[in-house]
Amino acid sequence: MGDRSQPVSAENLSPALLGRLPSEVRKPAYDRTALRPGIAHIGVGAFHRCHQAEYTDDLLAKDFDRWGLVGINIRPPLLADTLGRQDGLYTRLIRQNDEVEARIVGSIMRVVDSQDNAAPALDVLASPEIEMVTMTVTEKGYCHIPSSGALDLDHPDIVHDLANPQTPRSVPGILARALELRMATHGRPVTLLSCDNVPTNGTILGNVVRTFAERRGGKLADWIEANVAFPSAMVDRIAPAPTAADIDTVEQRFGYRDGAVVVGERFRQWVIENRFAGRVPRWDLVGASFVDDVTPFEHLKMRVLNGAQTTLSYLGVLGGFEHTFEAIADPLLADFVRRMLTEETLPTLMPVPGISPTAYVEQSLSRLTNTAIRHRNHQIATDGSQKIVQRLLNPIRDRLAKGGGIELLSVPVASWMAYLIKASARFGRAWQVSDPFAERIATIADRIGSNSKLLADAILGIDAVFDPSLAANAMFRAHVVADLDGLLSNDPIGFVRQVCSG
Ligand code: CS2
Repeated sequence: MGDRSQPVSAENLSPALLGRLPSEVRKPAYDRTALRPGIAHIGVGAFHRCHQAEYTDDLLAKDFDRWGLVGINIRPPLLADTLGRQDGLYTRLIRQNDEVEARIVGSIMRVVDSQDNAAPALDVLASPEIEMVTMTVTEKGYCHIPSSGALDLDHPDIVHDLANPQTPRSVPGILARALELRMATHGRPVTLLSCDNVPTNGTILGNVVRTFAERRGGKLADWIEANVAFPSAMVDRIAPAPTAADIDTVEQRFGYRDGAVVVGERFRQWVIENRFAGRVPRWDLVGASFVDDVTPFEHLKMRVLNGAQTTLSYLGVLGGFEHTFEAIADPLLADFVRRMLTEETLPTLMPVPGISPTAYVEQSLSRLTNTAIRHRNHQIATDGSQKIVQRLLNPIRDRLAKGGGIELLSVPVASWMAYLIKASARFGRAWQVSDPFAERIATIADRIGSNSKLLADAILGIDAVFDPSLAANAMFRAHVVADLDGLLSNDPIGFVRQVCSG
């Protein structure tokens, strides 16, 4: 530790460097040269490296088996230049305010770039030794309609893939093609495990792949029924997109360079539905839970933790805060989120074995105060149209069904609208947004101007996001209109203060 401030040389992370790293950096506790591929993962971003790959690293250390990971990217960034150069090795930093803990994860044995051409991905996914395919492809990767969960047959990538099934671009198209190749060659069963924050993620993945296969015709749909499992899973760990500052932290503190470093909080959780095809990595030996029904865990996590993040992200941007930890440091926003979760979200949850919901709310809010996790509000705000159903609209629907009030939960829904409206030309484009519905909402805003009622009416009419029966609910509409009006004013935070005091 003595030479921390003066790194001897900023050598890049590599297998050869492992033996020379400072002792405080934890290293893989198994023989990496004995790894054999058993798991393929699609979407090797920060979350995967902080979550499934770390659990697998734990498993390999505890009970070594043929569960090496092959990491595939079908979207940018390229993996070859970062993880590829480092033989799959990377540093996972845990940061909790001032504490920094470093660990090298060794479970990724190979990376495959398949961004412009699905063939390299298909080679891996169809190979007989792969028995588990996990994925973090973001909410929109499933090409489903958020409000219904059905495959979006008008999605340009789905239209393309149905016309060109051997050269697919979409996740459903690539998986269906891989399964077809498996059926035609060795016929071995496989589990496809979604690790995205999509509600009933296994069911939706199963829907989109099956629908795609049915459209293709032939025997594929029947083969899938008999040989493929789509368990649902709840995944949790806050792991924002890494920055150049994280690379510098590794260099300054530990004396080497790592272009693939990831930073996460200490908390992690993985609850997986116990429904598999073929052999399964025993992640349950290292902290994951295999359960019969993931739904209560999924509702708890998406409605509380993710619901809080989404709320803080939109109100945070409107209030001028850059990161989650800054938004929640504002007593007004913290109070608003706590009240929303406690008064309106908690009553919609099912009992969760072993977890006290109120303690979970406090734990979640406290996780968000971690100043070392620099999670940008704009990052969380991205693709809100794909997130608000499970985080906000489903609890609102449940609340309305029980005759409960929704005056707090409606605020983040309106704040998602305000976030997109304020990014339109009409409002001078104060920030860049990324959401599949951004253009549609910008067009609405440009056409309608600033009449909140007309704006809300038009946006609530987007039935891919708002289920028509929810959009028709008078109480919901009235709240969204009033909230949007307040949030589009010059003082959105003043409006939140008013909601809190009312
Ligand atoms: C975040 C999630 O960007 C987002 O949508 O809300 O990535 C969140 O940090 C994770 O779900 C935490 O497990």
